[in-house]
Amino acid sequence: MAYIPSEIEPQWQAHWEKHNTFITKEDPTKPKYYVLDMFPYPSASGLHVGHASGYTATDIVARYYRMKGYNVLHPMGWDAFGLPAEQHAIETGEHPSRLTYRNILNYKATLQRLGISYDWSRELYTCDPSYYKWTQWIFNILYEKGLAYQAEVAVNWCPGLKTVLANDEVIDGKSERGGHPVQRVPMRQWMLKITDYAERLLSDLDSLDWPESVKEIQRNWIGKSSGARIKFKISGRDDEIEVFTTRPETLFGATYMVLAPEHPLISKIASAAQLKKLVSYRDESSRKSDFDRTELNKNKSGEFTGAYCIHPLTGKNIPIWISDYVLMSYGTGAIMSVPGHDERDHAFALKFDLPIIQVISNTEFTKNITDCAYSGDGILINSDFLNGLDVAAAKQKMGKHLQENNLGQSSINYKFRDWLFSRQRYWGEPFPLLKDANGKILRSLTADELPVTLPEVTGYEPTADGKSPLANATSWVQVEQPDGTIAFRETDTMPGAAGSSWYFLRYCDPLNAQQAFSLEKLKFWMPVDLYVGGQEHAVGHLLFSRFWTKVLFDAGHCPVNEPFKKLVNQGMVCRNGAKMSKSKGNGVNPDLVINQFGADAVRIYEMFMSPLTQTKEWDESNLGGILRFLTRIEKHLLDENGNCLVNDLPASRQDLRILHKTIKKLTEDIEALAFNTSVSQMMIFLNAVADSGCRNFEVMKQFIIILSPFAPHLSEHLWNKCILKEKHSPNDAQYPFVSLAAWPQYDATLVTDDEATMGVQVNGKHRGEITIARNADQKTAVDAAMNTPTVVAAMEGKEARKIVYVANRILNFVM
Ligand code: ANZ
Repeated sequence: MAYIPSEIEPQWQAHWEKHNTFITKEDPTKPKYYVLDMFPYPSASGLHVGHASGYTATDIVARYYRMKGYNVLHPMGWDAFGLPAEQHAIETGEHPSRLTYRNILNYKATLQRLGISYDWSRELYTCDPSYYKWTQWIFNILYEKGLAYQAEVAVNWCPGLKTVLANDEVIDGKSERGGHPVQRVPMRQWMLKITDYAERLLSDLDSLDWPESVKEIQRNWIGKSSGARIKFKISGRDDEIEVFTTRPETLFGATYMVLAPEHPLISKIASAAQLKKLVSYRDESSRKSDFDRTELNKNKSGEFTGAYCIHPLTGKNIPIWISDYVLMSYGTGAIMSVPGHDERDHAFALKFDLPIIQVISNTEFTKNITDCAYSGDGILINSDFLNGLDVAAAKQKMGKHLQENNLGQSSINYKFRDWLFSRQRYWGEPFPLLKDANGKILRSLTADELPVTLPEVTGYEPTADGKSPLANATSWVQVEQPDGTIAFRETDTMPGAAGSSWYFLRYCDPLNAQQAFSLEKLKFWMPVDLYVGGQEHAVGHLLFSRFWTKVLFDAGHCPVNEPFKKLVNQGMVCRNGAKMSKSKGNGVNPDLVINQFGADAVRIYEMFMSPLTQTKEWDESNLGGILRFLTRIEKHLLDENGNCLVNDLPASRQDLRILHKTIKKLTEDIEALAFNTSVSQMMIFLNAVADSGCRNFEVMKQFIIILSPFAPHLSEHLWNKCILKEKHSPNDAQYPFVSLAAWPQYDATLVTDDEATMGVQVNGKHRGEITIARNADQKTAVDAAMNTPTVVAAMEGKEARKIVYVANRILNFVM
């Protein structure tokens, strides 16, 4: 009888499901382990084997901790709102939920066929009203704390998608989805004040066991800059303009000022002759993305305002210009230009023939300052009371001078912006608020008025002026109030990242109808001990989740300040050298390879390819090798008729040693997520017992247990056939699954090497080597040395005056 995975795998999947084998236990006497996969967006193309590598890794970890006696939380759900289903709805008229739920069924079937031990009773859908009720409730917490507000902001408007996009959805001036050009236009939008949490989001990174690269991406995204705000009086007026600079020590080199084209003071200070030009320049700039405006190599453009400001230290008049390379959204929207030491300012000064003053010199900088800017370190020159100081000392002295003379103050800026939180879309969470006819917020809705569910609409196309299709659902938008007046709903919806910013909390208490989650459950399960997913979420999802967790922590709803203790990015799976993806046409469907090789072989192959975090190349021909490995295990334990070959013959010390080494290796590997070497070790074990013919019951029992996180189906099959002494039917109420067996302890005396090889010296010179039992006594060592001809020859027949012996290390004869 051959090993046919397709015959045994579905059976065991059905038994597990029937017996609730992987239902989460909450035994307060035991430790907990929360192992989480980034839940997928269920796209129409389905899963490919690249996704399955992360899911298999976390499943091995979940199964391992479960067998170690932990309470394990290993859930799965669906990030189910989002654009693709809405685009499909626009094209076909089919409700986005229908496509979404079809895709989910598809995903779920694949995950079940892989034998992943999720607790499906905790499955959640972000698009389900019983879930998004609580997303709306969290929004209200943000709103009540002043962390959600509406503002007229320059947003990334994508005419192609007819929606506003968040900064992280715009790549190089194009929409991440679809690659449509993105423009900046002012619009009234919901914003979340994530910038209030900048400092904590930054400093708490230090406490996290995350890849350094992801932490660095978040640090750069938050972009903390320390510098100063300096005030410049406007010549002939009472107004002042404040600039933000990271280089206050270069103030004597400031030769002109530049305002962002949108700066509110422009209309006040500009000369009438210039104003028209300035307005048209502003309109032109507003159509460009921040990326296009600040791109280093771009040709500088700008206009003179006709106004001057007064240099706060020299009293000289310096001209005020506008240019699009200064952003209104950063710092104060105004800069002092130091063309000698800033490249952008230098290019601008050359173009418009503005003066350049060098204020830092360095013998290594030999060029002329009119030829290029110098941004390095050095000694201050042309700078009055700073002359002769180095940059650090000058920075400090200037800071003090500005402060004491009330000319400025130290200031910290963060590059990242508040989170743009509204989308002009149908397929997202409605906002839980009511407004009056003028758009003024009347009130947020209370928990018992939630959820605000999505209405049925006749079309999913945004309106021509960019409003969500919900704007057409008049009977939903207009809500009659108890006093007979009409209130209005918000017609924007929340972005996709809303539901995914707290789903890890809901898994702890998924069926709670009274609350989003109870504090007790969060105290039991949070934080997530291990979170595995792709690196692409570094600044979106991972930052938003940290923000919401901190807000809920501050509000007393959540016991932890950080959601994910340890984060691991699984490496990409490539095929023919390119990242696997359905759109590139090089994706491998897990269902097809499961059909051909079985889920256990696919799982083991996914782990065997390379270490989890590394990029891997998918090579189907190696899957056959893994299937042969599993077949050999089966053949070692079962005869052709499927009868068990396990026996009671004693196991040799050699067999016990390889078993315990294997237990030790797998224990350590799984905890270190080094699964590829676990697979090699199991192959070494199989070769050893195949050679020795060992089929000892205890040895085989322990091997099947440790094999089971990797190859759960075959392990259950062999456990049932060979290890369970009483014959159970899988229908028995209490069926003893290997998946719930206790993980074995290794015997420490069996895993160290029995023998030690050590050098033998005569008068300190290496003369030979001996191999003896570890920790052998001196006499044994000396006897072995006397049987070593090179040592005997070196001693020239004499007696040693002294013998130095350190067990397992060295033997030295002093003559
Ligand atoms: C004078 C100066 C001299 C500057 C020098 C740099 C070099 P980060 O590190 O990115 O924070 N800046 C300030 N606000 C700006 C805005 N709204 N749009 C564009 N640029 C702006 O850089 C801060 C520096 O970027 C500031 O320091 C300012 O130029 C410019 F040798 O001021 B600096």
